[in-house]
Amino acid sequence: TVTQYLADWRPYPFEVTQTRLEFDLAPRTTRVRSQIGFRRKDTGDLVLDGAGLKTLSLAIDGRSLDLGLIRADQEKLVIPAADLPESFTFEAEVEIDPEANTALEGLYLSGGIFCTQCEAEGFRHITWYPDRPDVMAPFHVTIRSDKPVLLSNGNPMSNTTKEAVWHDPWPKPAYLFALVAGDLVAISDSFTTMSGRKVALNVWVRPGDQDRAGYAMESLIRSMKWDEEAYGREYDLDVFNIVAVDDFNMGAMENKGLNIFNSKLVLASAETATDGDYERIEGVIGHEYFHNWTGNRITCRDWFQLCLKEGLTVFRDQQFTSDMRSAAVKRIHDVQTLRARQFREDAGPLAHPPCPDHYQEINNFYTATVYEKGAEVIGMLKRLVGEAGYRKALDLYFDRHDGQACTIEDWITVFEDATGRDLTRFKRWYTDAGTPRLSLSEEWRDGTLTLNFRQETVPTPGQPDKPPRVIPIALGLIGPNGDEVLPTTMLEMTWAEQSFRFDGLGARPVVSLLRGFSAPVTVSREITADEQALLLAHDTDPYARWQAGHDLALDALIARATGVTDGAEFRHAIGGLLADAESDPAFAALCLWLPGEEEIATTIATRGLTPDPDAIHAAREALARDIASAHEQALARLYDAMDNPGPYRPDAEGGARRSLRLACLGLLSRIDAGKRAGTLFGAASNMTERQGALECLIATGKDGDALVAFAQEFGSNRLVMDKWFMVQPLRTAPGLAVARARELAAPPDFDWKNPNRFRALIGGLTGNHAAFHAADGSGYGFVVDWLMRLDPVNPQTTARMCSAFETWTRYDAGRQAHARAALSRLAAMPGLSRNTAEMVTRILA
Ligand code: HT7
Ligand code: ZN
Repeated sequence: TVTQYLADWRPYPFEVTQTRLEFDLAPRTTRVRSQIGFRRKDTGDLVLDGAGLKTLSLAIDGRSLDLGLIRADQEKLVIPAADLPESFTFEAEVEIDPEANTALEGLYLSGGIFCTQCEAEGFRHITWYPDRPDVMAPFHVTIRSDKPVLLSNGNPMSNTTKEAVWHDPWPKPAYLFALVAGDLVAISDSFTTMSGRKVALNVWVRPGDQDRAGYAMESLIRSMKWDEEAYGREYDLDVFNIVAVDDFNMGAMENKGLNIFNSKLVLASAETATDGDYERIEGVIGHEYFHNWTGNRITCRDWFQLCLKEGLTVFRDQQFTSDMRSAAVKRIHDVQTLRARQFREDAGPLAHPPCPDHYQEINNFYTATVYEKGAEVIGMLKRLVGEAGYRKALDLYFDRHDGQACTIEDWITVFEDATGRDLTRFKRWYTDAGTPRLSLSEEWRDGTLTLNFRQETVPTPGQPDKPPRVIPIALGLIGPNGDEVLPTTMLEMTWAEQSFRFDGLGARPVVSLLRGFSAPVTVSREITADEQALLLAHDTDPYARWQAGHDLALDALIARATGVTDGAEFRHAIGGLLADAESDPAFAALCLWLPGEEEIATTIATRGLTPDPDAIHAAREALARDIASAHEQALARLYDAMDNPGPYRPDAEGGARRSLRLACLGLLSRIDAGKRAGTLFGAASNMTERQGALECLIATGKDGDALVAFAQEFGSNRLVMDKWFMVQPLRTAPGLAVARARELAAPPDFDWKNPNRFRALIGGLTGNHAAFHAADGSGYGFVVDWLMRLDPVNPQTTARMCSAFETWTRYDAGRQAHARAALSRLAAMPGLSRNTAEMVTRILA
């Protein structure tokens, strides 16, 4: 395996002036003819990438080239500089086999639809090309096929039966190329841009799925409008196409003018999709659309800069959702995701900075760190330079870099130039891995509160020393009577230790710390349960208020999991919350969902102790039962009050009521033997409540009839059946879950080559903390058996799922031995893909 280093990047010695491609599509033998115009910029050979191609001919300016120039083992074609004029046309004819392409990289077939996935390095599976993001060119594409719908990037030039020609005038790297050919139908609309151009919009789906594509189209229109209003960014082609396919390695892909989506992020109806699905669809449609400027018009110089486009585009999609729905709920959800995925990554063997400086397989770096932490870093930049500074910097970024392939360095420079700030030290957030731990100790004397902060980041793989970072700390002060005595104030911490003083205070206040989660750090501080309860009752910052309740719950759960029965304060605080729940159902729901078992384990590990998955599960169940018994009446009343009569609407308001209703149901099912859940499952007319009720029934072991009914009703809907495959291993009592997953994995229904189905079942089990980490190693063994089966078929998805093991070293010796044995078995598998090999090696290191 070859390691790629950022330090080795060199500019490509040629400019590509034009890329012309002709496709004759056939499932087993697709012919690709290319004509690529090159102009020399610098000295050097012409090096092209190609993988798994059957090369039929190669030529320069019509002169044939010897096929012996192909270095198949290195996946390169090298034409010596001496054989090349200043400007020339390179031509190739290759044959590829889309039907055999189960890895879903390059051109492949999904349910009879030809489609492509070229990010990061898929284009080299289509033809010979400089497959690197800094080589940009206009594309002209001809597609010949019997399929009725033939699509590519850009604008349509001509479209006759069996042939379509597309031209994309905007220079782009090969990773943004796309082609789709299939029996598809569109729902269509249009959008008039801020300068008055009319853009044709289509969402293409399989015949029969049109009635579930409307929300995707509405989301697209909202995204286009929002990007004009919030960032002044206008769409730049005559048409925008979205296509939904069933077989896809990730969520979606931002190919220029032709976004390709996993069908689960397009298709939705009240009966088949949950509130969460609707919110994700809106967010991902937005995300891919926003890439048109942050990713496509301005792209990345090399893949080490991936977070330039992904961090920024996640930040933009978060802003979008926040504006479309509830900003407070969105922020809390984003923090939950960051902690669950990124903090966990940062604390283990896979830790890496948002801007890594080496990799073996770039597909393994589409991570929570690059995406979600990348977005947090931009949030901090915005906090530091303020709203106006941010807008000025972004305007400069678009002006200065339109049409270029850029670096994080360029991005930071734009902020420095726009605001006059020196951001040298801030850059560490991009280059250093690990989550800083922020400790606070307080001194109170004569009306003065002194806050002494300390920051520390533990070593991560390859980075033993961690200099201090610039940490924006937003805080407020709440007086003992609940009044806010200091509104949100931004402190800027730049040193390892720093103190801040607040004078003239009448009584000792409680610090509402890290408001809005102003920096991606963990916090360690002395705070009493009474003070947390005060913040939960009175904090004006919704995130900090939720965090106070969450910390109270975590403390109670950890005390129980480590042998101390506790939780009186949390139980008591829940009483106050329930009394006022109807005024803000979304907030109450967020507080009622107890911290998950994985988060409890992480917190225990951060405190230097060994988490016991069985004890954690038992503690969480016991606390949930206690709360349900102590507040049964209030919960039951709220559960009834949150009924949503009338037609289902996937908006924030309805979603808030349903989430509170389901939070109450989750608690009540612990003491009513699943009675309410059974009734709701039978009566619900929307999937949010249907699935919520089903999950409660599975957790209480009362699921038999419901699962049969669900399968009967939705057996022919692949996306809904993915839910059926996911909730069973996820919610079954830990002692029974592995056996259940084994039963579900039996043929014929477990179509494991479909990534959504594989992720549903295997990911469902890895999400059941105490089952996956079963003391007898059965969870690890089962998952590794399936990873070994999937790897030869789909290395990308296999490698991504290996991250379930990234926390293995924090458990006891017995579990560690089982995990090591399972991972070693995977590592030793003959022919293991480069993707999975890199992941397992890093995890075992
Ligand atoms: N930019 C895309 C990332 C991506 C991807 C998508 C689908 C299949 C494989 C992929 N590899 C990388 C998606 C995004 O972040 O918007
Ligand atoms: Zn993206």
